[in-house]
Amino acid sequence: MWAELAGSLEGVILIRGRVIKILSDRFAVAIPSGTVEVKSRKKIKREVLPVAGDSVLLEKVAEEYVLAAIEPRVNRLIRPPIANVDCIVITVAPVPEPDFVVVDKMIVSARKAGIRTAVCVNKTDIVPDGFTARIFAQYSGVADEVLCVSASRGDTAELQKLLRGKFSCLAGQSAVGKTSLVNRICGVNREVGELSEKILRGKNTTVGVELIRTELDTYVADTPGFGALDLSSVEPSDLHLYYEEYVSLSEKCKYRMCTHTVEPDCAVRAAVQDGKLNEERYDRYCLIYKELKDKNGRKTWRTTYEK
Ligand SMILES: Nc1nc2c(ncn2[C@@H]2O[C@H](COP(=O)(O)OP(=O)(O)O)[C@@H](O)[C@H]2O)c(=O)[nH]1
Ligand SMILES: [Mg+2]
Ligand SMILES: [Zn+2]
Repeated sequence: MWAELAGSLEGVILIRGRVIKILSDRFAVAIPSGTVEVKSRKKIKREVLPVAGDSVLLEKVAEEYVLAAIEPRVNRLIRPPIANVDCIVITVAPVPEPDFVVVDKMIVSARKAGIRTAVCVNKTDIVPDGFTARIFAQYSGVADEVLCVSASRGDTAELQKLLRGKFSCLAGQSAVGKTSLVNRICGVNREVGELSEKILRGKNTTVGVELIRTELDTYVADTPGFGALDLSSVEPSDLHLYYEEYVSLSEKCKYRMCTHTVEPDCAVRAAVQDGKLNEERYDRYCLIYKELKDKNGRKTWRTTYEK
């Protein structure tokens, strides 16, 4: 909970807030009574730059607020630069056709950062038969939540319930309807449009990350940058650790260090063959594993070459 008065130190009033936007020389910070634009103490900027999502302490000196401290971060993402994310809402839609490799990679990077995930099917007003079932078959029991909404119809109650009391990022491919959902839920009016239209106009409609506060402690961010996920810090042999449904089975694999790709007597592969684990997701696991391995190989080669 956000206490208005975080403390009082030698007569200086401290107020806790959340950085919602980085401006050129200031920070927009949400406090219980509204939003203030503040400068940061030089010392802070030298040590660590505040990012959107940071929980900060503001000092109130003669009606002026100054950012005096950044509280320890629960998590910190580089691209997009944000901190303290509670939930990543991976949005998919029947159009554009989902790239499930991207969805899986998002789940891996969220798990790695210790962030909850939700897979949110938007545009349920135009879903073809079987689409939603396919998403549920792949992601229920994998993502923390799977839910269905329609920004066009205003059918967003389930998502609103999920967002309550958290800082959530709406991620996903371009044109799945992230901005439309944010507009609906947050009562704002950000620019919506097809990717092709945006490219034609040569315009990138979203600059930087901005948190939108919908209730006292509920924040939502539209985060288009999530499309270009880089898993290069994940060792191929660790990939399976971010597939919780595999972790529980792996003790039954013959080899302790089983990667579940080629090894004999693999409990994960057996479960896929028996239809107990989703095959499409498993095939993509192998693909991502191979991609990580190839990338690592190239890195080693390059290092050797440069010596
Ligand atoms: N049929 C339908 N279209 C939607 C829905 N939500 C968004 N759209 C359309 O999808 C397109 C892309 O939406 P936008 O919010 O800009 O997607 P973003 O790139 O993910 O932010 C726009 O033409 C929207 O009108 C929905 O629930 N149903
Ligand atoms: Mg958008
Ligand atoms: Zn195995």
